[in-house]
Amino acid sequence: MAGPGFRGHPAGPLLLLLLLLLRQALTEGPLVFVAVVFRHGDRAPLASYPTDPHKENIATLWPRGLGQLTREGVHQQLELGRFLRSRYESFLSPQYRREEVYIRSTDFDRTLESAQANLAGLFPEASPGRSEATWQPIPVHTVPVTEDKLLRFPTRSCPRYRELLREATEAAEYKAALEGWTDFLTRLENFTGLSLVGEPLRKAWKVLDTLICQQAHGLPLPSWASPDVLQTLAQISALDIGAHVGPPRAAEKAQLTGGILLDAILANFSRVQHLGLPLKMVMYSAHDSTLLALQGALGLYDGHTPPYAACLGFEFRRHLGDLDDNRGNVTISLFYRNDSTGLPLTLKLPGCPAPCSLGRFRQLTAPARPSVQGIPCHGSHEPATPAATVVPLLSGAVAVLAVLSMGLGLMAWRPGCLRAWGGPV
Ligand SMILES: *[C@@H]1O[C@H](CO)[C@@H](O)[C@H](O)[C@H]1NC(C)=O
Ligand SMILES: *[C@@H]1O[C@H](CO)[C@@H](O)[C@H](O)[C@H]1NC(C)=O
Ligand SMILES: *[C@@H]1O[C@H](CO)[C@@H](O)[C@H](O)[C@H]1NC(C)=O
Ligand SMILES: CC(=O)N[C@H]1CO[C@H](CO)[C@@H](O)[C@@H]1O
Repeated sequence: MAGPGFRGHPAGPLLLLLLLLLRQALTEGPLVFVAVVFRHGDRAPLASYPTDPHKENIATLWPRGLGQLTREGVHQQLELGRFLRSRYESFLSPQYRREEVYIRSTDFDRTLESAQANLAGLFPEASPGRSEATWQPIPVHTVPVTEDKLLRFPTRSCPRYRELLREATEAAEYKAALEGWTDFLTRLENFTGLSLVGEPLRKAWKVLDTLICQQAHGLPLPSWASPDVLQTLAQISALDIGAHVGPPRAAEKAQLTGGILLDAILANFSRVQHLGLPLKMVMYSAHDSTLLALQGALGLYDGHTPPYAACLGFEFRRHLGDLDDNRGNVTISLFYRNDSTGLPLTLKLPGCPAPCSLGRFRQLTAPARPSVQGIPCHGSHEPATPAATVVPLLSGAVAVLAVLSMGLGLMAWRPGCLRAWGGPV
């Protein structure tokens, strides 16, 4: 990051940091609201494959079971929680206050445990090693997987989404890329004992996931699993993810997936402002598929898969100097922390200079967020559906329309529409 002039000079990094802080102080006002969405920490592989040399030892290698959080995963979340504490030291109260922070997780062991480990890093009274007399657990909210509209998305079983996906996979570039990998997949079939050619690419991703987990835990990989093979598998999975969250019609896909969460975050902030609520931070403990869908909705998916404990943050600030302008007094900036060894990246919403005014942010993301007519393939079980939370912003007539269409949505609700596209990972 430092230019050539800074390198080698002992005070370079310090100077750079001071400059960054100065720039931040000049361009950014005080924080008013934060939403963070993070992936769970390191976990055991989700599955094995027929020729897996480590297949027989699953119970000893992964004593907590496949797909479960590991010690390393707990540590990563503690560390992320400590990072959030340092970032929001002067924003949050020193201790957890229920009216200030709300934590929601998907209903999986690894995300629920990740949320708790994160909170143990964020709040001193929940930290490990705290004396029993002062130790205090912190609540994590969830809803059953089949009712989760915010953090898991009914794509594979949603007819409209399947149609959009078909359009992506029938595109010439997609087909050409896949064609180019047929030989590779055929060889992989022989190595793994799985059938992969003509199957969903997610199956190839699962092989990659198993290998990466084993490698990360120091297990020797079979000789065919060379770095080249892993890299090709990563490219194949990026093609698959791109088809799910990218063009064509990325915005319409987002309306059925990540745009719902994006809308909920904006609606959350609006409610806080309009009702003058003391809520300061909402935390979502979820999956890489959640982050990928959110990146898709923001037009920020770039082929990289979020690593464990990757965290995407939305920071709402009061903009200095423009306070009497009813629409222009709040800005949103985005950060992405996918590497615990450095400062988080500042992301820029395409088409908006950072920090982006809330009005412009809303306008630019509107096509990716669900319309008030409701969300296909989603029921309206949750009281805080995005459509309901934006009601205070709308005229009475539109509000009535939204309520009516939610009612219709409920009538059209089908359990078959509730499974996620690839399952969370
Ligand atoms: C892979 O191919 C070799 C040689 O053709 C064969 O002996 C072996 O059984 C195959 N393995 C699998 C898992 O299909
Ligand atoms: C922005 O301005 C409006 C109207 O002046 C006010 O109601 C709102 O609280 C302000 N928001 C912030 C974060 O200052
Ligand atoms: C973090 O994300 C950025 C942007 O997607 C990417 O360039 C970088 O390689 C990622 N780093 C890690 C460690 O994943
Ligand atoms: C104040 C407010 O709108 N809070 C909501 C924020 O979003 C969560 C769901 O993610 C709701 O449960 C809260 O009620």
